[in-house]
Amino acid sequence: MRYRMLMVLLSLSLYVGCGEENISVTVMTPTIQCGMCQKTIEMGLGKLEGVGRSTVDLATKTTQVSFNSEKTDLAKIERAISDLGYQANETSANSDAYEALPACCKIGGMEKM
Ligand SMILES: [Cu+2]
Repeated sequence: MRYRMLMVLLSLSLYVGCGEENISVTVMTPTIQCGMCQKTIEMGLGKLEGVGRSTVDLATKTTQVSFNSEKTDLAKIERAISDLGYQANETSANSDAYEALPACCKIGGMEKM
């Protein structure tokens, strides 16, 4: 019983220790158009090492990303978003990836439908 308590305390302190390296940033993603863009970015970032949670806000066209600063950094995240076909802060979209996006996900795509 005592041992179990000790394990709980130990795992709690480990959890807090890891939390210190987690940073949350808001990335400007002004070219996102629809829910599909949202899924593309959230799923794409989810595959990146060191990235915890990412949430795309379509209304404000921003992407909130929490990541472990020891495993990745903002530049890598911006590049990953660019490689998915979207602008991230000052990093413009990878043009090949952008061209490969479905029509609704391109700039102005929603208005044309
Ligand atoms: Cu889209």
